Amino acid sequence: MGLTIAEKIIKEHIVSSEMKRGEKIALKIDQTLTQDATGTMAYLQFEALGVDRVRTEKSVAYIDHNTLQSGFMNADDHKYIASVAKKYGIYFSRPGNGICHQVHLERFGKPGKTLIGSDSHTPTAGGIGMLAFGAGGFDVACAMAGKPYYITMPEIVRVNLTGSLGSWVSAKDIILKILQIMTVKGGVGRIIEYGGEGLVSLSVPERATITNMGAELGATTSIFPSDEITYGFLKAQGRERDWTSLLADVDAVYDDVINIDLSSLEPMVACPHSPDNVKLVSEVSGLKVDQVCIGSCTNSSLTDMMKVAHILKGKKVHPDVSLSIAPGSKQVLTMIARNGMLADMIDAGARILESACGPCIGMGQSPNSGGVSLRTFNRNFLGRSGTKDAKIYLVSPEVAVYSAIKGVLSSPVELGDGPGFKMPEFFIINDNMIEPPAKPEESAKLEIFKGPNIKPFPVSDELADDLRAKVVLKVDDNITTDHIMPAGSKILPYRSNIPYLSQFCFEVLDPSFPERAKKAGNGVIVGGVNYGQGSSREHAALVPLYLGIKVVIAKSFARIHEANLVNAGILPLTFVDFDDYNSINQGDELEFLDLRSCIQSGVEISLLNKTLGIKIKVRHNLCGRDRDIILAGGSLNYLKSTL
Ligand code: MIC
Ligand code: SF4
Repeated sequence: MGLTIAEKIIKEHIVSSEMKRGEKIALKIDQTLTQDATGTMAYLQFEALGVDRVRTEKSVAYIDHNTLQSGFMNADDHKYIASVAKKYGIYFSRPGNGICHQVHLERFGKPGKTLIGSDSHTPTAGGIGMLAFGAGGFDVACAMAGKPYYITMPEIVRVNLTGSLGSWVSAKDIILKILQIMTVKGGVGRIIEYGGEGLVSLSVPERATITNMGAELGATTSIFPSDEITYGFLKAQGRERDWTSLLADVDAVYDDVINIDLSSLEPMVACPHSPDNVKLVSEVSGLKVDQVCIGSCTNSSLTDMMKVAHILKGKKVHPDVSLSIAPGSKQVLTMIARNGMLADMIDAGARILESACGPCIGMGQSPNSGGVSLRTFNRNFLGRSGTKDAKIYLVSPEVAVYSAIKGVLSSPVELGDGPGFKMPEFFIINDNMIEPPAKPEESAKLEIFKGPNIKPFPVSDELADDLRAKVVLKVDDNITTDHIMPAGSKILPYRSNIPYLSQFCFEVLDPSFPERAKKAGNGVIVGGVNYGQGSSREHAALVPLYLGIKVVIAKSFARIHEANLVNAGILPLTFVDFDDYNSINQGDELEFLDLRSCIQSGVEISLLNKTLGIKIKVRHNLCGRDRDIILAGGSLNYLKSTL
C-alpha cells in the first residue's frame, strides 16, 4: 500500500509504536521555532529542564509579536530571549526581521523535516513540504531538549485541486472555501494533504497561505508536496541544497477526499466572528469599510505585496478608510523598497507598519468603535482586534486593497485581467538580522538576562484522589484561547508574568471570572464542543491553573489546548453523553471520588453533582504517558520524577 506525504515523513521520524490512526505516536523533531509572546515561557521551561544546549538540527527564536515597546517589559523579554538563544545554540531573529512563519519559510524550512513551534500557525511550513505542528511552549522546550513530540496519529484528508485560479482570485480564497466546507471543527484529528494538477499554479508562499489557515480548520497540520515549484522557491532563496522531492504515492490511501476546481472559485470573505463564517464577496459587497489591514503570517509575501502595490499605484486610499500594510519580512520589505513598489503604497496613502504581527494580535491599529475592518489575517475572533464591538472580515490582499480604495467591500474581479506576477528568480538575501548562537565552548560563561517582569510560572500539585470543586464558569461551543487568555497590546507584555495576566482571564466573556475562581479555591470549567480552539498559547492553561482550576469538562477539546492542559496538570474530561452538559450549571459543587485510581484503571469517571444530587459520567482521553503526567501534576513534575 502506498503512503501519503505526511505518512512518509512520519515513517522517517517515528520513535514509538506503529503509525496507526488514533494511536499516540512519538516523533523525532528536527527543527523548532518560538515567537516572543510564547517564547519567554518556553525558554523558562527549557531552562528548568537543565539541558546545556539544544539537541535539534535547527532552533530559531523569533521576535515578532510583542514589538510595541511601551514600557520596559517587551524589550526586557526580547533581551532575555536573545541571551537564552546565544547561550543554548538557538538562532535569534531580531525584531524587524519579520514574522516567524514568513521568515522560517524563506530562510530555514526544509522539505521532509519535522518542525514544532510555540505558535498555532507553525503548519505554515507545510507549504514547503515540512511536517510542522503548533504546540505549547513546554512541548517546544522538550523538543529542544531532544525529547520526541507526541501526537495522536491523525486521519489524512486529501484536498484535490484541479483547474487554475481566475484573475484576482487567490490562495486565500481557496482556504476560505475549504473553511466554508469543513468549518473550524472539520480538521480536528486530521492532516490536510494537498494534491492534484492544480498545484502547479501555486507558488510556495501561496501554498503557505493555505497551510497557515489549516490552523483555523482545527487540523493537526496541513502539507503540500515538495516538487519543482518548491525547488524553484528554495533556489531563489539560495537554498536549493535544502530541497528534496516529496510526493504522495499514487496508491496512497486517504480517509477522505475533497475536490476543489480552482477555476470555479470567486473572491471570498469570512464574516465576523469566525473564520468559517464564509460568504462570497459578491454577497456582501457594498459594505462600508472603516479600516483595512494587510499583512500577517497568512498574506504578507512578496507577491502579495506586489499585487497590493499594483492596485494602489496612482490611486488614493478612500478618505473614510485607514489602510495599514505590514510586509511579512525584512526580505519582502527590502525588495519592494528596491523595486519602487513601496513608494506606490506610500504615495496612495497607506500606513506602512514594521514587519511584525502587529494588528493581527491586537498590537496597535484597533478599529474605531463598531468599526468594520477588512483584514488579510487568519482570525477574526471577538475582541481580538482590541475593539470589542468591531467587526472583522477576513479577505485576500487583492480584495482588501481594492476595497480600501473604493471605501466599500468590493471585488477586484471588476478590474479585469490580473497583473500575472511571478515569483522572482532570486530573492535578496541578507541574514544580518539573524544572530547565530555562541560556539559550545563559549556558552558556559554567558549570562542570561532576566528583567523584573519575569515571574516564576505556576506548577501544579499532584492530582488529588478525592476532589471537591465548584463550577466557576460554564461556556458554549467553540471557545477560543483568545476568550480564555486574551492578547492585545495591554496584556501581551505580561506573558512572562502569570499573576498579572490572571486578572484578564476570560475578560471578554466574564470579567468577574478571575475573582470568582480565586475565591473558590478548587475550580472546574465546563465547556462545549472544540473548547480551546485557536492559538497555541499555554497561558490559556497556566493562567487557569494559577486561578485554581483543576478540571475542565467539555464536549470536545482542540488538540493543542488539550495538550497544554495536560502539561499544566489540569485534567481535561469529556462528557460521555453530550446531554449531560445540561446537568451542570455554573455555581454547582462537584465531587470526584477515587480520581487517581479511576484514571489509572479505566477511562470512565463518575462524578457527583452535589448541588443537583445527580451522577454524571465523564471520560478522560489520556494515553498512558498523559495519564502519568496528570497523576504527577503536570509535565514538569513528571519529567523530574522520570529523571
Ligand atoms: C495567535 O495568532 O493567536 C498567536 C498570537 O500567534 C498565537 C500565539 C500566542 O498566543 O502567542 C498562536 O497562534 O499560537
Ligand atoms: Fe502573528 Fe497573527 Fe500569525 Fe499569530 S496569526 S503568528 S499573531 S501574524
